[in-house]
Amino acid sequence: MNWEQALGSKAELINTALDLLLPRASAYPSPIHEAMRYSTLAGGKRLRGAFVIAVADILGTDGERVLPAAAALEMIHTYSLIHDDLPAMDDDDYRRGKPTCHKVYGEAVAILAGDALLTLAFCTLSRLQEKGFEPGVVLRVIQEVGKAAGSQGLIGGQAVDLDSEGVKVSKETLEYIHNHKTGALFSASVRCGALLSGAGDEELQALSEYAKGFGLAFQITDDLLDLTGDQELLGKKPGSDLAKNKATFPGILGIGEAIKLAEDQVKKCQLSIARFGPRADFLRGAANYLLTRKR
Ligand code: GRG
Repeated sequence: MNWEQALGSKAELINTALDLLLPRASAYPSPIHEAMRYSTLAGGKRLRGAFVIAVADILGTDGERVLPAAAALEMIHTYSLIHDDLPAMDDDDYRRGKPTCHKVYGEAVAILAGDALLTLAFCTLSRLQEKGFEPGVVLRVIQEVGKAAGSQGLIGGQAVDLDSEGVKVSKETLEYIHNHKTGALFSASVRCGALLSGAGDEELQALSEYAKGFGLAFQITDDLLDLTGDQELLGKKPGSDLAKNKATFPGILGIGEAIKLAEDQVKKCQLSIARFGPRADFLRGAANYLLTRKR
């Protein structure tokens, strides 16, 4: 099985879990549930959820047991996309190749759908106890995800990003934005897989380094795709971030240096997980995918 197929089979497990965990579209009050399902089941790659399962695999925990954590991280990711697409934020019309949530259901319902997904994610994490995890471990996972989703995680990254619009930012500020906006959820994903598998401090540290490098390389390649990629697949307007006066890695470093920075981060990713041997092949493939990805 190649890496894309391995991602596909993890995505299938996560999609089935999400379908079961999200309220039925017909459940009262129906529009909010329709909107939650519309955006969540719109066909994301499921990288964050796949990381939870992949790390559990590495450390010998059955992927099925960690599915609530994988699904919860994908709910939070979807909520952040819905809110990021709103007119008050990035004002995007397309996401995952489909009209954005607010374009279909209106702004008020889109705000509520995002809020409800964030809330449902934490209810879902609490259900890890039903999979036999100790309450202390479940609480640690909830704390980890809460921090990643909050003002010292992705919200913090978004706040600095909004503050930086139209301003010339340094490479350090851009790294802060993306380590928080993009990196925080990737870190939480691998760390949840590790915490649920009883990882020690050194294993947690190695996996956290992997996630930090992955998050940064992911964002750099996202910026590069924004310049050169298949915009229809990405569900974006061509050059959308540049058009919005946002700082990007190719924008402040130039395309050549941005590619080199992404390659360096991928090398760092590979070094950080060398200790895990062939069981970490999914993580290796994920890092390599960044250098050739089309979406
Ligand atoms: C809560 C408003 C609000 C914002 C928080 C995380 C975030 C900040 C905003 C989300 C939008 C964004 C541009 C995030 C950067 C990371 C990124 C490129 C996300 C897209 O991730 P993929 O490619 O998406 O994994 P799929 O659709 O495959 O799940």
